[in-house]
Amino acid sequence: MERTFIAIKPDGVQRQIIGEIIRRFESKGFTLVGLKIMQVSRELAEQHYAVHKERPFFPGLVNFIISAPLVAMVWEGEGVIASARKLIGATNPLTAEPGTIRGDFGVSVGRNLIHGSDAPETAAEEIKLWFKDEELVSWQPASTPWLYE
Ligand code: D4T
Repeated sequence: MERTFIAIKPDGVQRQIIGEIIRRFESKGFTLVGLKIMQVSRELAEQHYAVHKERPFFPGLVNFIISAPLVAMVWEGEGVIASARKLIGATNPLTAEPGTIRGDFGVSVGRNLIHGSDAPETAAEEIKLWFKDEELVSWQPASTPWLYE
């Protein structure tokens, strides 16, 4: 089973759509194996977005990520990394399709509500960066036989 790192950014927390976002992942059939609300340190935010270090939006992005609590999660399921990106929608909420999280709830790229790992390598790195092994719970929902052949 694949795992991916998902974060509800401070705007999603302040907009009070944590439950709505979790519901979409649960309804799809994915399994929540890690969950915590946290005030992110500048160091962690900079590490997470290190790939964007030279981009002009980097300082604003880091300040935004540490401006209010964030919800960090790990979701599990077959194909969850790519599927989560589809549930989330395009980076710019204005062009994200209706029906996606960003398409339904956002209007600006700097307030795009949610992060999802973009590939197996980044998912593994991000899960390791944000969660200790003992914070992740391996379990099988009772619905599993009704989701997979
Ligand atoms: P994340 O990484 O947050 O899931 O977003 P994406 O994978 O969809 O998009 P990204 O890595 O290109 O951007 C990371 C993060 O930076 C913000 N951003 C991006 C911004 O504030 N201004 C910009 O011009 C861009 C391109 C939004 C997401």
